[in-house]
Amino acid sequence: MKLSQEQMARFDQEGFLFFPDWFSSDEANLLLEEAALVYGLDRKEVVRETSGVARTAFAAHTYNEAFSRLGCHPRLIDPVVQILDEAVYMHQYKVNAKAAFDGEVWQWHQDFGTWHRDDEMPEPRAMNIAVFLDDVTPANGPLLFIPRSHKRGTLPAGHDIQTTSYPLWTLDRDVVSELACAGGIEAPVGKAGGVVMFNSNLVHASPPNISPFGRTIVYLSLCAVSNHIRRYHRAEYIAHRDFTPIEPLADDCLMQLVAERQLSKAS
Ligand SMILES: O=C(O)CCC(=O)C(=O)O
Repeated sequence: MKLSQEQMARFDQEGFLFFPDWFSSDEANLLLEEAALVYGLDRKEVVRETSGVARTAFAAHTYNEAFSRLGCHPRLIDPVVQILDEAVYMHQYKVNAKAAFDGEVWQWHQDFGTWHRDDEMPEPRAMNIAVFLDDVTPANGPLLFIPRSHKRGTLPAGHDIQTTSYPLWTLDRDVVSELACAGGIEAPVGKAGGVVMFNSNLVHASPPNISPFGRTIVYLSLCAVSNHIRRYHRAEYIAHRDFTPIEPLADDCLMQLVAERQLSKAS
């Protein structure tokens, strides 16, 4: 999957790209079913909201076959390698639930702000590429981006260890106001199977989900191999230490699993 010159230029300018229908509904359904299984596990990697529902499952690619395949999927790895112009390793992997009624806020932040301060990642040569496993709508807690905010570099932030169960370096309201007045706020929405990729300095957030509809999104945080983290302060399942370049699998790697599951259900 190669990005066009126009897409590369738009990513550089706006800080994000959205691809509706990048994965089929069969592929998204498989992953959504696996997410439900993962959230049911009693593991330290599954972080919960104050209500007890899952907030995120870290490192699911290390203990679930479908998420392992997604972590090496060429439709996700190739565009990031193209943008970073280098082989990538998995810095972080999250299956974020934003559960119906109970999914809580993600405050305004830049991902590189956390990766740099907590993990000593040297440069913003890393980024997220995310797959919608549910339909994402204006009502169920979509991602909110401030276009072009990545052009401002890494901004001052405070360590928020109180608002949610996951500590994050978050931006002050006056900084967010100034950026949003200049760039506006966009919320990519669309059907399950859509993909969004965004610059690691792009300012983003998401509101609580008070709708009756879940909003599951998987995030691969991919980092250029030469830019690997230098500090091993956070748990290994949150900030990985395996800097092996990812070798993409075949494009039908998830559909093979769909076929295997259908066969085993039929027999
Ligand atoms: O899933 C969400 O709503 C937000 C996730 C996020 O901002 C992040 O992982 O950096």
